[in-house]
Amino acid sequence: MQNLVQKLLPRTTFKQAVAFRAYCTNKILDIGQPTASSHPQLLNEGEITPGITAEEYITRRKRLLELLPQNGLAIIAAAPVKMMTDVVPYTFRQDADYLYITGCLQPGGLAVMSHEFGLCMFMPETKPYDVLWQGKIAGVDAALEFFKADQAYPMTKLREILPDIIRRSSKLFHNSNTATSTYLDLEAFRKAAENNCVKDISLFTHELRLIKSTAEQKLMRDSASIACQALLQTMIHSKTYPHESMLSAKVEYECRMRGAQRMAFNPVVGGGCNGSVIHYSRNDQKVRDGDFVLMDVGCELHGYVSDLTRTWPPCGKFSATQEELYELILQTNKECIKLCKPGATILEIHNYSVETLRKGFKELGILQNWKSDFYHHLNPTSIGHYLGMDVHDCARVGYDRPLKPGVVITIEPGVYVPSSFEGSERFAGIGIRIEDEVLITESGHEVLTGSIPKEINQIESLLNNFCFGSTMHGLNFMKASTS
Ligand SMILES: [Mn+2]
Repeated sequence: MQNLVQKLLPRTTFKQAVAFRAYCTNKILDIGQPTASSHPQLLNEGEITPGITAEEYITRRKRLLELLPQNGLAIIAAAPVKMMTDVVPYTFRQDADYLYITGCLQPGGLAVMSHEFGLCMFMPETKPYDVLWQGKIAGVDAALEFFKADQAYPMTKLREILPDIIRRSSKLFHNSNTATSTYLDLEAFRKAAENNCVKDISLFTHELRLIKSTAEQKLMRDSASIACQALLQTMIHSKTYPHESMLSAKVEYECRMRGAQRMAFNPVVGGGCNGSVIHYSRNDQKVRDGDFVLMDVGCELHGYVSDLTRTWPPCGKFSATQEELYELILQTNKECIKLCKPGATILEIHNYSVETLRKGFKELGILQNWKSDFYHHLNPTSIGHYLGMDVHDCARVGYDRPLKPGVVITIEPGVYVPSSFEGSERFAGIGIRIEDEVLITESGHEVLTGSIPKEINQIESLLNNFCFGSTMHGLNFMKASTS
């Protein structure tokens, strides 16, 4: 990270440097994010973000306006930059609603929509100093020409223009996740809030985002495919390197080498009893010989995330106890996937999974002598959630909503036996989750994560029938048992 040594330099040095940069890049249309001209390897002509055309963005905005009441106003701010230290920002991730409506990947903007003027984008201004340090940013011209906004102004004009627009509207909807003082502090907005005229825009955006278009389904399929390939490589890798940290590094490397921009969340890599910690994130332990490792991973591809989980013994052999419990979770996973079709609900599938697992736990002796509500200690999670631009996508939509073609959900039955479990000691400390992504189709469903093995014989075969590379000889001390 560079420091501000230029504080000591005369101003002209900046101007010269900026002019030089402009000279270097003047043949490329650079608006601070990939375009078909600057990154033809990523985007086709006519696309605003990879896989999503300008027409599709315009259709999304039309649909949002159809949901917005007459005289209603939508205010959606870009995600803020979050800082790790005073000068080091965390990796920026655009807010899903702002991205869905505008296609714009940078911070600092504000999108406003109404029936009167369509989409109006307030854009950060390009200052030579910022360009020098951070590169190009999209301004008013990019908003009009590239993002196809109906109107665009620099942010400095917001205080002149927005209050009037707010006063002319009877109902306001805003993105509370990214709410910023830029508009919250406006007197017109404060008055509307006092009069109870402000609601959350997710009421509408989550309805739109729930059903994935054909182009979005392709991105979801590709994102899932990348995560599957990455996890498969990681499973093979686990036999030689059964360390949580190395498996976490491996899966991220494999995802990004395949084009993912980032992980959808910090990978959960839990060896042995760490697998019973549902959102375990330390990833700092060695997986003991014979233990399971549970990996819950997902990546993000051009705004669309994947989310899948597999549990396996890195040594390559399931013990009899592991096999018994694993088979119950696997059968529940497969039965629940069969229920995924238009008209079913996540809640119904959840209730079915609870019934199946409760019965299975009793048969295995795990729930014997235990009050039935102990079940919720063994599995306190929902069978699944909606998936899309966010991991827990469209959180405003209830789990009792009948599924429709184009909706993507996860199916993730699991069991998390505490290490201090006294009910049936042989199962103590075992955590298992088997999670797949399911796209609802007209005729039923498509499993997007079907390419990664989950049957015991498939996993054992995968781990025991591959060729060790010559580079691994020196690292045998880290190896899990192959017996
Ligand atoms: Mn999940």
